[in-house]
Amino acid sequence: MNWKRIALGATALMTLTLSACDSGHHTATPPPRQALPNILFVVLDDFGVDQLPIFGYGGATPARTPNLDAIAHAGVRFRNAWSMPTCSPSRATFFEGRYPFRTQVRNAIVADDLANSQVSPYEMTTPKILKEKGYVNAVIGKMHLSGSDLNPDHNPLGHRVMYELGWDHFEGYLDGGPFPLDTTAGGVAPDGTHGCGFVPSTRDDPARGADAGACYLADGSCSPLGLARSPTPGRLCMEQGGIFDPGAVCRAARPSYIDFSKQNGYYTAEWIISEADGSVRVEAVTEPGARGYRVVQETDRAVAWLKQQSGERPWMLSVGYSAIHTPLQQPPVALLPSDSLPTSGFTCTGTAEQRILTNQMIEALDAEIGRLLVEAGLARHDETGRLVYRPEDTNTVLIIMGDNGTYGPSVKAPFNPARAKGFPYQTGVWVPLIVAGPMVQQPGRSVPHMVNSTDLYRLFAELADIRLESVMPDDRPIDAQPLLPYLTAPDAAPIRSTNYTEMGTNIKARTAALPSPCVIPTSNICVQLFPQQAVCEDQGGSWYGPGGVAGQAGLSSCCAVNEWLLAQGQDAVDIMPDTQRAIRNATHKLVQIERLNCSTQQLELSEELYAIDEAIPIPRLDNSLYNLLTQAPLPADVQQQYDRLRGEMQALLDSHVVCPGDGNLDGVVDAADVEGWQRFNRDTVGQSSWYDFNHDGLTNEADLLIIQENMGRRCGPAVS
Ligand SMILES: [Ca+2]
Ligand SMILES: [Ca+2]
Ligand SMILES: [Ca+2]
Repeated sequence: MNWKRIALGATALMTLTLSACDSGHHTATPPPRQALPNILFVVLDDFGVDQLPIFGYGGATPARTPNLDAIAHAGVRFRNAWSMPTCSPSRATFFEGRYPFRTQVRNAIVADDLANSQVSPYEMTTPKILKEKGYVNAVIGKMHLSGSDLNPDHNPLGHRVMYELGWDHFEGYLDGGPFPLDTTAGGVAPDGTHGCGFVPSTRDDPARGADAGACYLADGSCSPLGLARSPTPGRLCMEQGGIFDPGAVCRAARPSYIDFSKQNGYYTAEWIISEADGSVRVEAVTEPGARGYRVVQETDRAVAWLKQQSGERPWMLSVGYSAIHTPLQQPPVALLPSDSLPTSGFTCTGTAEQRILTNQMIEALDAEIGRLLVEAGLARHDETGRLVYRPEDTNTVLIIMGDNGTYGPSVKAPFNPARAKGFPYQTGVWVPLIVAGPMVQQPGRSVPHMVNSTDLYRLFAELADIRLESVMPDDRPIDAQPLLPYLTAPDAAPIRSTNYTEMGTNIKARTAALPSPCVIPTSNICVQLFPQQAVCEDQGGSWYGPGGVAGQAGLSSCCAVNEWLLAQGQDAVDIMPDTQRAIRNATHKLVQIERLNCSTQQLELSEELYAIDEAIPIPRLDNSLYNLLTQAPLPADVQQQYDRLRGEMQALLDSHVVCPGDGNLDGVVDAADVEGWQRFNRDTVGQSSWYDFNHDGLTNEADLLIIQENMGRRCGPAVS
């Protein structure tokens, strides 16, 4: 590998390790050289290329992202990176290198999904692989690879799950995003009063605002707060992690209605912390450390972990920033440019407000990414506050990627909010990917070639000088293609001839009812995904379950929602497909949708074909208007592309082998599977696990029988 020589040449000039060089300035005596690079992987949540001028887009009013821009100029931009359409499937591909149809992590994991659709402890995850070369591995923030204590029965590894998946250190949360905004603002007002989770000032809201009050902190202290400290004292108190009692004075005993146990969007965060010895602790939301802006906490905790690294072992740190996932909520004023629009009078509902909040959340996130690099010793701010980042002076590779496209209400024109996060169309899967590091040749360039979120899995291994094939058990199929050549060779030929993305339905207990329907107006679609009304409404949705739009009893299915809407004289909405997948080559993209037909109650397949267009600043996207399959007959060249992509799709799907009884994914059904079954039959008291082969949410004798019936079976990879 050439880059290594190059990298070593650069690092011979100066090697940065955190302990020796916290400020990013040159040190007189370089610390001992570390042969393998550190890896800093930053995941941006719900963040598509539509947001970023550095990728050629950003709409009429893009957020300002000076730090991401500086990093992009110092590294390589991948102009054509695809993720999966939602959080968990993409994040699983980062660390498993396998497409969702192989791993069964098909959609964002929610409380009623069985362990079968969560990352399996039998996968060769990235931290397990990197351990071969002595790496220390940590995840800070969100990674969303498992269930959570929202349903412990379906989260068999409990709070130890990230440890069991291979990480030496985990400090974050297991759920998919921050909790909904607390409209009681900590118990000081009736539900529904304060849309953004804090008490505004009277200038913001004459009816409900307050200009002075008592700010209680979780450590038991209290101080008076008024306009002298902030134009919106209630917001400042929330930013500090406190609860603002409007119009009140501090009392010796905290009033009983002040409620520190309520979660409030970005301003509270329960932390689950697991260590390399397998120990686990929880920092509850009532504790001082779990309060304050989440993105700031994520940076703080990432920096704290980095500062503990000795420099003797290489590290990989994955930081899963919460932003810009819903709920959309004001970031701290201090993180925003001084000319930012005032938002303290917002209600945090409605598209106009959400668009402004999206930009401010991006700007705050950008500020925190800059701080992360500076405090990690990888960059510095110059006297004007500009980020100065010279990756060639470091021994750390920085990788920044969105986990899926932007969520509908936050999408920038001309991208399509109705085909955004949750869909395999370009707005849903075309995400920023930036890589900077000492081995990057000709920084500042764009790579036009196709890459996939699975490819990071191979990149992580190759950066650690590990050949994936040498560590994978028994020819386990890997979808990750090489990415490193694009960093080291500016003229590298394209590696992928196709790209793939997929979102399906996670495995639920056969006997369980689906969650109640929720209609998302921006996408005009009905989903049965959110177990609770508040989560539906947090996504801007209308709840059709009990107590929702359709009355106290509620409706039980999206088909029933459409019947109800038609009976009310309204238009029916789309029903969320069961499975959506897309494959593309250099010029065309095939989309396959399997959706329930309400009349027949059968799944029906529909297909769309688009010509690829990645023009800047106005790409012609895969909007239904441009579906090439509506022509009859198809022109010969279109027919040829259609046939080719259908064939490629089928071959890909056929390459997955189902192996009943093989719980540990080694392609054989043998005594090891009986041991695995025993573990989960015993440890999880027979609840959901990767040994629940009949998907009833139990790991019991019926599953053991499936092992015994298949004993000795060798499945192996598909022969094509
Ligand atoms: Ca996401
Ligand atoms: Ca096995
Ligand atoms: Ca079972």
